[in-house]
Amino acid sequence: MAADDEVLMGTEGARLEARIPRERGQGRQAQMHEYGLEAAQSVQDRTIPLFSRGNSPRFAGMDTFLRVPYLEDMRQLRDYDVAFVGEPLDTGTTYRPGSRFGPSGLRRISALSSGYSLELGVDLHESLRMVDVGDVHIIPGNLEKSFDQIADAMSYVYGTGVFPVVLGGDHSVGYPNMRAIAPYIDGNVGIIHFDRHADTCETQMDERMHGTPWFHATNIPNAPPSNLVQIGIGGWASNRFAITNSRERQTTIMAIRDIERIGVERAAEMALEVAWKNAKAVYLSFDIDCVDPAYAPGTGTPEPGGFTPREVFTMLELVSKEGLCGMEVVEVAPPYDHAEITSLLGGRVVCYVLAALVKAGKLGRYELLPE
Ligand SMILES: [Mn+2]
Repeated sequence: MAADDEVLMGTEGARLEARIPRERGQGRQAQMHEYGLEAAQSVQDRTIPLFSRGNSPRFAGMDTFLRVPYLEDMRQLRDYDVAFVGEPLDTGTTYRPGSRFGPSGLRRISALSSGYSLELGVDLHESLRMVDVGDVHIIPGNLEKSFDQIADAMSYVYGTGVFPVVLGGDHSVGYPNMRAIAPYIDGNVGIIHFDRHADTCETQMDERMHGTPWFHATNIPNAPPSNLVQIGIGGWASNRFAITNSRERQTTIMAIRDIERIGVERAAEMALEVAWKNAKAVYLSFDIDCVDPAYAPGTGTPEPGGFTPREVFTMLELVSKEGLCGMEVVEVAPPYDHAEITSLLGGRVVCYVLAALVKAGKLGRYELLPE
């Protein structure tokens, strides 16, 4: 039995806690709230902002993609061509979680890029005014609240006229991203979807997990399944319910073996035909697991037999040349990565797409000095 005069450090520390001022922290909190904007309606704790500012949640990264400037005050988002937006949500994974670290993994190794490509003759920093707005404040225990946060955040970003590049996050973010963008499109919006999995289940385990985004996105009136092209599907992890839904909704499934047979050039042509048919805009969703696990091991649901990096780089260049309204790179899960190769690859996907858009005159400026 402890003597009365024996003071526990825990007791003393707790007593001391009441005497440590909160003034600066509260001031900082108020500022973070202003910079990060108001949370979605469904979030009850109104001190949580829409965009993560400060150190909550802890998995929100502080590096910026391609080392572009970080925009802390979201009210200042204008006059940029491109905004990198982190969506560190992995509550939607059904097997291996970890893609909540995707945005920080993608950003960190993206420092290993000058932004210049010899092959494409593009310097992204000359052609684009780019900014990193940090991460959407995800609510890790609740998918639907996270969707509301993402949809509101992306709606805000898209409403400023800036081209959004989403750094995921698991693939469940595809649905709230489309929910945000589709209302801005004056007509139908097509979806070019790279993946080994169809992701058209209605639910998984009673929730809208990462195998469900295209079921819900194609319920959006101006995002019809007839404009959804799914590229690279196959292997042994396909959910039969997803295939049933894809068939019934008549999405276009291009199996990885189709691409092997017809070649990446023809495959890209077909993808453009489907996505742009009577559509006003096209969104690009790139699941890193479409690339073979030999090159992209850092992902939650790897499937052997996927694309090589060179194949996807060529395809991305081709499918981006008609223009895009936004893009996402999802399912990069650094905890399973080796030597950051998956994160590196994911970042390069972004670079190729941006360069292709620039070169096609669809984004920023592509001006060459006289010889
Ligand atoms: Mn996938």
